[in-house]
Amino acid sequence: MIPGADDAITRDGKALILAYDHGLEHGPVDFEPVPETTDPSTVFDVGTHDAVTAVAVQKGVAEAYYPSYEDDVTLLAKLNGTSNLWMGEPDSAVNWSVDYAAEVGADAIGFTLYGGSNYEVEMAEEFRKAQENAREHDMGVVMWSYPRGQGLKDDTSPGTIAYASRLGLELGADIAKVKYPGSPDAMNWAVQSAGDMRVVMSGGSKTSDEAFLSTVREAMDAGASGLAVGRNVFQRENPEAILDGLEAVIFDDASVDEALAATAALEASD
Ligand code: FBP
Repeated sequence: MIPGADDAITRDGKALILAYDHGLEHGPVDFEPVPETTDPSTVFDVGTHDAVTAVAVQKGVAEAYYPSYEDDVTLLAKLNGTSNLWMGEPDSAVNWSVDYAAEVGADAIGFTLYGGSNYEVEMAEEFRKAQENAREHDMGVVMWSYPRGQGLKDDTSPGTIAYASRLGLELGADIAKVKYPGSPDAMNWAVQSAGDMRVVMSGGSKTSDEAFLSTVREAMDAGASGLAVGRNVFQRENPEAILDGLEAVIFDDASVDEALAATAALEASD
């Protein structure tokens, strides 16, 4: 990590990254709850909310849709990704170069590392090239640090998630995005394990407003620097309302009740 390298994708040292690479990673099934989200413009519109510090997308979506949003959205180029159709050991193809991402207008790159996969060595070498190239462009580096693979029994155990965040520090990320390890103590251990590098929580599948805001509150209390979230925002009928609540928790240190009130305020005015 380099202090300040992630300034473009953080606010007051905190991040709320709206991830929208699901069309590749999971397929259109993730858009079924709110079919309008099949259209990337719908989600870029959500990404113009003040709370969102960057929108993370793959190359094809960026080059087709980002030109219409470059004044209102900060672009995080998710460089690698694999479809759910792939049945092999966890791996992720590098789909665009850092140079091309810079040309399209990205301020940061995102890169998945499956520590523990039989392809970990190749993925780490690909990360090395991307990370060093990002430095040449003064771009921030976010690692989607997801240990998984044949040998891994529990990919969200406290020890595994602490190792995931540490991999980000060791390999030169500015931010590591990790799954929530299930408790504030375990999240705190993951944050401590990353030294001065920021750790953000991954959103996961959609839950209720209260459950989601409570988990985010726990993660923030445990020292997390925010959130990288997809489904828990864009699978809601009113994504702006949950973003109001998340903004309150992440940037204004609000309680869950205060955040729920912020969420309800917008819903009431609809
Ligand atoms: P969610 O908040 O919807 O979980 O999105 C975060 C994310 O990392 C996406 O960027 C990615 O598409 C997805 O999760 C991958 O999830 P998984 O590999 O666990 O199925």
